[in-house]
Amino acid sequence: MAGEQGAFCLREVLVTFQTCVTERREVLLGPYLRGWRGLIRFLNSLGAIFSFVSKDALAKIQIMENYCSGEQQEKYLTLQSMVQYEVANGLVDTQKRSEHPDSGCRTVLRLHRALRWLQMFLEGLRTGQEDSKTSVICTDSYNASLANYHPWIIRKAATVAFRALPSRNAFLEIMNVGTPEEAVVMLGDALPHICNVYGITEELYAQHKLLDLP
Ligand code: 1Q0
Repeated sequence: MAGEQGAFCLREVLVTFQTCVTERREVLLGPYLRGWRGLIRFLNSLGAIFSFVSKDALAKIQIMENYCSGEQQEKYLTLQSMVQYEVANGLVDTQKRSEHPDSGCRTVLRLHRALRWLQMFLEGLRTGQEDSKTSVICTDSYNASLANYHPWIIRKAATVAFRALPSRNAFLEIMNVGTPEEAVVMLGDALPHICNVYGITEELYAQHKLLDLP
């Protein structure tokens, strides 16, 4: 994932969301989680103000990585096999968190909801004017997605942190894929793959009535 100077390039991170979908439209958990780890590196580069976000996201990634390297690892190869295994074996709390507070299904659901935010945020950056405010793009995409699942205190902390975001051009530069124009093209190429992963996951979770897991 390192670029020429050991720098970090968003294109390579977003490509993992492309490679995680198989020909049978299954989502491979390994690349999915690697994609998330890469995103967290970007988040960390935005400063300590987002550490409450990266801490939570990393904890969830870690839970999933443990399943993927644990005793039942073959059940956690794809999202589809995970859902099948956990649902069939009663490993998912559906009413309130109790016996299985950290099921793979509820953990991925949190990341899945955040992926919708990411998709909307990057789309906003891509289509925004040069002088658009990233804090506004970020707040709008957050309010339209993740915020619906967060209590007031987290919404408050998130929107305060968003005010510290750098300008649109600075963002496009941090992506490390060339000029702002090149970054915009890269986002146009990469975003359909994120949408695809999001769509497959949403459909799978809807089929199994898992979209509201506590
Ligand atoms: C660019 C700025 C990024 C801002 C991140 C936006 C998301 C804000 C979310 C704040 C929530 C964090 C606190 C914890 C919440 C949990 O309660 C909640 C539910 O979990 P649980 O176990 O209590 O039921 N957790 C979540 O909703 C998961 C949230 C994960 C958020 C992961 C965000 C990852 C962000 C990556 C940024 C990539 C930037 C890409 C662009 C880079 C361009 C150079």
